[in-house]
Formats: sequence, structure tokens, C-alpha cells
Amino acid sequence: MFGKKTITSLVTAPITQNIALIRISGSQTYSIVGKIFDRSLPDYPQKKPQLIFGKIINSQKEIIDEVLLLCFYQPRSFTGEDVVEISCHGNLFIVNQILQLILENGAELAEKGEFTKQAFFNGKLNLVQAQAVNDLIRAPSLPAAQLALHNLSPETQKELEVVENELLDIIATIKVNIDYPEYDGVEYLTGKTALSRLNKLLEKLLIIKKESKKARVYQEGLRVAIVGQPNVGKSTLLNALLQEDKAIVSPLAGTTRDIVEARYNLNGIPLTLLDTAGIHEDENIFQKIKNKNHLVIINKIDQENKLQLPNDICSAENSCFSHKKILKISAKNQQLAELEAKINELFASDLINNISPYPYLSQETYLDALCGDLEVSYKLVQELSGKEYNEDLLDIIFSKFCLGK
Ligand SMILES: Nc1nc2c(ncn2[C@@H]2O[C@H](COP(=O)(O)OP(=O)(O)OP(=O)(O)O)[C@@H](O)[C@H]2O)c(=O)[nH]1
Ligand SMILES: [Mg+2]
Repeated sequence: MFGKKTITSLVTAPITQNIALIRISGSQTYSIVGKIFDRSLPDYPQKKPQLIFGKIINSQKEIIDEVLLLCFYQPRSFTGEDVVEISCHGNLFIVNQILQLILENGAELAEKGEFTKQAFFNGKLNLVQAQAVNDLIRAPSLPAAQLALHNLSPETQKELEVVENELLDIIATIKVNIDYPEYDGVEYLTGKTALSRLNKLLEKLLIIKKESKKARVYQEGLRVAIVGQPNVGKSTLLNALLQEDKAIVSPLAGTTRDIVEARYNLNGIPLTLLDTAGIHEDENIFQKIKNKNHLVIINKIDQENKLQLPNDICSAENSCFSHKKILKISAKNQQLAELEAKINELFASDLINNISPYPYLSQETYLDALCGDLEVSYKLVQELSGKEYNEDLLDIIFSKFCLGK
């Protein structure tokens, strides 16, 4: 059963470093630490966390290392259980000996994300916050880290609770209206009034959805392919953006054969840029990108008089391209500020602000049918806040964590 065992793990990376941190969590924490520490611990429990200097010793009283113990007492700890964090010297032989001692005295090695899982089961974190912990650790940029921190905050938690409580209130009101129509003490609810309340709720959910979409973009980034005819300067553009000679550039058409992939940080959004081999048929490209977020770049503008643009781009009636998505540049001269701004606007802001059309509730509805739907919605919102969950979902979320978290 969860919560019964005491778990331990190296929290810091398994490499040689100045200091390593080993965490123990569970009901046996203090009895284990008592057996491997050379000094007696403060009376159990303490109201505040305790910092204690001393030595880790084995059963023969041999000194393994000088360490600092940071002692937390349940429920005031990350996991909600008794937790001791041992700061020892970051030599892996020492780390392994200490871990071995802890295991011999009754702890088990923690699985990936198990400390956070414990925190979740003990009501210290909901699923959104648990996910945010992982996002924060892995955030590829400062804005991504800030978004993850935002998701960890009590304010975000409150937003979810408002939705949850309002849904519950609507469900309860509908039920009373249906079951006790003669009862005067409760608000009279029609399909119309219920829907107007639900639309307000939907607006809130859309904002939450938008925020989480934004967080995902910053967390996972976007894949952006540079496609076009041979020799138009795709590789030159990649290199200019990266400020590095990553892809081979030559005056001969057909230089790039395999896709060249590169990471590029666009104001905190991690882009994966893909330089591709030239494609001859423009029309195919245009058809393929039509429904994707795209930008049409006309390169070699320094030689504008020599440019022969395909009709598709020039024809005003072409529905594929709105004028705002066409940009003229010279990759060779590295005039890219406008391009970067455009990429930001189109791929980041657009994607973040552009929420797929949501089916707003507007038609006449029967209260009893609506009530069934709302109960399903309520369960889903509860899943989001971690009050309802299924094991598969938990496994998926926590398996993405690193060891020691
Ligand atoms: N004048 C001028 N020449 C450019 C510009 N950008 C690229 N070139 C030149 O165009 C030629 C082709 O550039 P590449 O970047 O290799 O073109 P590509 O689209 O990757 O070509 P493929 O890989 O063969 O499809 C090279 O000689 C570049 O120096 C530009 O903005 N102005
Ligand atoms: Mg190329």
C-alpha cells in the first residue's frame, strides 16, 4: 500500500560533485536515520525543520561521511511524511555507501517521481501542481520556468476550485429543481439560466486551456521546417538564424539531402528548426502548408531585380496566403530582425492566442439531460485537480519524472 513504505533516493545527479543530496521519506525515516547517525536526534516530533551536523556511521561505528541533516516532520514536508534530506560529499562511493545503509535499515529505493506521488497522495499537491514540478525541473527557458511556477501557485489552484464549485452548485440546483419542483427555498433554474451560467464557466475554462497551451509551447517548443525550391537559400537562412555554419551552403542546387535539425531559442520558446532538401513543385508545398501555421519568405531580396517569383505567391486572389504572412529578406546579409519578430508573432503568439473554436452552449436544452453531462464534466474537472484519478493516468504522469523527485 502507498504511504506504508519508507523510500529513499539520491536527489542530485549521480555524478562526482561537491555536495550530493539523499532524501528519505516515510514513517520509518527517523528510526533509520537514528541508526546511521552518530548523534542523537532531537525529540520526535519537532514543530519546525531542524538542521543537524554530524557523521554517518555504519554498524561497526566506522565513519562514512560528515553530513548535514535537514529534518522535516510530517505533515510539514514536501511529501507530507517524515522526511530527512542528507547533504553529504558528492563522491559516488560515499553516496552509495550511505544509500546502502539506509536500505539495509528498512527503506526501499524510490521509483521515478515517487516522492511527488507521495506528496500527491497526501494532498500536498494536485495533479496540475505535480505536473508543474516536473515542468519546472525540465523547463528549457526562463519563461517556461515562470509558467511552471505559475501553475504551482495557490492562485491557479483557486481558479480550478471556482470552476469545480460552480459546476457542483449547478448540478445540485438542477437536481433539486427536478426532484422537488414544489420546494420554494431553492433558486428556480431553467435551461436558459443554467446555460448562461455554464457559458460563464466555459469562458473560465477557455482561459485555463489557453494558459496550459501556452505553457506547453514554452515547455515542448515548436518544430519549424524551412521548405522551398532548391537553391533559394534555406540552409543560408538556417545558418543565419543560428549564427553558426550548421548546414552546408553552396551555389549548386540540391546541396541539402538529409534534414538538418537544430535547436533555436526564440525569446524563450524552444524551436526545432529543420532545414530540408529543396522541392521542385511549389504547388505541392503550398497545398501542404495551407492549413499549418506558416510564413512565406522571399529570400535574396538584395538581388530583387533577378528574382523570379512563382505565380502562386504573386497572385492576389490566391487564398493560400494572406499578405501579412509574406516577408522579404536577405539571409546572406543577415537582415533577420523582422523575420524573428514575424516568427514570434505567427508561431508563438498566434499559436498561443489562437484557440480552436469552442462549441459554445446556446441551444435550448433539457435540464435532466444537461445534468448527466454536467456530472461527467464535474468528474473531469476533479480529475484535473487530482481529486478523482485513475491509476493509469498517475503512472503516465509520474513515470516522466526523474529519480529522486
Ligand atoms: N544574393 C544572395 N544570395 C543568397 C542569399 N541566401 C542564399 N544565397 C546564396 O544562394 C545559394 C544557395 O544557398 P543555400 O542556402 O545552399 O540554398 P538551399 O535552399 O539550402 O539549397 P538546397 O539545399 O540545394 O535546396 C548560395 O550560393 C548562397 O550563398 C541571399 O539572401 N542573397
Ligand atoms: Mg540547403
